[in-house]
Amino acid sequence: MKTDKYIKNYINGELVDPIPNEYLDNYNPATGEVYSYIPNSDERDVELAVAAAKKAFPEWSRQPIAFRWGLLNRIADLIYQNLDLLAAAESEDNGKPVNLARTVDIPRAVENFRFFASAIKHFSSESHHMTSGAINYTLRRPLGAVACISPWNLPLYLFTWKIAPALAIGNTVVAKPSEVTPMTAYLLSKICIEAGLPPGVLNIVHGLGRKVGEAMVLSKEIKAISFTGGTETGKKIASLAAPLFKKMSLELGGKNPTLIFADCDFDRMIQTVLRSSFSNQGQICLCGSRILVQESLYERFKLAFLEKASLLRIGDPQSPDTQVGAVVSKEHQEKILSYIELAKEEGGRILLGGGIPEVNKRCSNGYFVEPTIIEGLDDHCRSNQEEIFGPVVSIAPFTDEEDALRKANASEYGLASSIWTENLSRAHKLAESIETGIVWINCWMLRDLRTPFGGMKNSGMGREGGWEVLRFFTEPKNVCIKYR
Ligand code: TXE
Repeated sequence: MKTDKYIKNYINGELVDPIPNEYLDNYNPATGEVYSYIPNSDERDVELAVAAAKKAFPEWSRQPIAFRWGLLNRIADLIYQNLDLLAAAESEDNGKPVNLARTVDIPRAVENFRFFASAIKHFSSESHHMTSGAINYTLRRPLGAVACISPWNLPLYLFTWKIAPALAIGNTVVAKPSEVTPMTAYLLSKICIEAGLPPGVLNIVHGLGRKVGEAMVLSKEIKAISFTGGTETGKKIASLAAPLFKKMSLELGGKNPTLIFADCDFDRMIQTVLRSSFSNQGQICLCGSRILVQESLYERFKLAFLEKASLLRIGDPQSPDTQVGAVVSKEHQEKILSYIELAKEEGGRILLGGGIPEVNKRCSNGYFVEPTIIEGLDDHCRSNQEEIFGPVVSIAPFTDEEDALRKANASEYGLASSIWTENLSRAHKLAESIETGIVWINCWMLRDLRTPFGGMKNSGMGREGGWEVLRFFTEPKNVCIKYR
């Protein structure tokens, strides 16, 4: 298998050109050069994909579980066999260090297919017996053709996180990867063809969100939408889909607090907080971008955090020892730098970074931002409220648990939080009161896939993962039989 200069749509089991026969430039963020071209598809391509998905649905949904189990595992096997190629492609497309793609993104795509292939063997429904002589049972049937729309930060990881459960439970899929990072979705198409996935079961249409994405959302044959991306886009999708009474799962942005108490395990905390701050150049919706430290520990933390962050290796994402790669696009680099300027205007002091690092050789024109640590920002200022989605964190002290909770909850987002303390009752108490859908205690990005995943407030609605997402992709029908 290999990457190609001209990416194609995957519709009805074939790799095809977009009907408009137009292509968009696809940039390598590490070099700033166009390295491939993606279909500039339109609603006609979406119509073909939806028709293929609709046609494939009856047979796919009736297949025995063992059949779908076997195919999804075959896809997982092929992703694993192509791990190096996919990791290199992911890194070239997104700018992330190749080692991060090799150890996180691509292995997780394998696990997404494996997990949901096995989950359908254990998926159950419920029945309720009435003493008056009736039995109710809940019939959970797949919905039909569904839409999966994913973002650029964890391209194959989040793409397969939606597609795997939708297919496993018996739906057919029209999927759209981000136009910013299309390559690994294209390679997944080739893997599905090699795996023998029946035509129309999965269809991948490349192109712009407002054209291709909206056409998917508005299609009458699309029964549910699973979306991950920005909060503003989520609002737009919800406004279109709600009047059509479509099921929606919206995984949106975050501005996640990290609470660090003086009694924490300092060495374990500092290593993990470095990751939760700058992993994937801070372009993970779960990154902790607001670090709040108990004042008695604040100076010690600041010193250690600055020292470790200053040692992070920024460089060519294709180099195996790079820890901080390029951010995903020129526009995104400019957005991040503009927020750093805004933070300065709002009274922030730049303790580390704040600019564009020197990256030599082939990456001299790439889109890089230095890991940046800012102190002295008010809880409610824009740069501490809005999602920057880059290697930028603010640090601030808090006095006690009450103050920590107030600062943590001072956000319109509510996706994830990390709490570092060895005091168990404090941990459980704060976990109950902190307004985030995910709470990590003395860890970060550690999750059992059976658990529900998602945020509250402006971080979205619905849950992915585990039984929740399998239920999301089914229609529960209650049948009641009176037998006496
Ligand atoms: O997301 P978009 P982008 C945040 C982050 C980032 C911001 C924008 O702050 O800076 O969102 O990122 C498709 N109808 N997150 O531009 O625009 C689009 O083509 C239907 C957090 O990547 O939301 C792409 O495939 N689809 C997030 C997908 O939606 C539309 C991860 C995401 O694009 C559409 C990424 C429309 N009208 C960004 N407009 C997280 N929670 O992880 C766009 N799309």
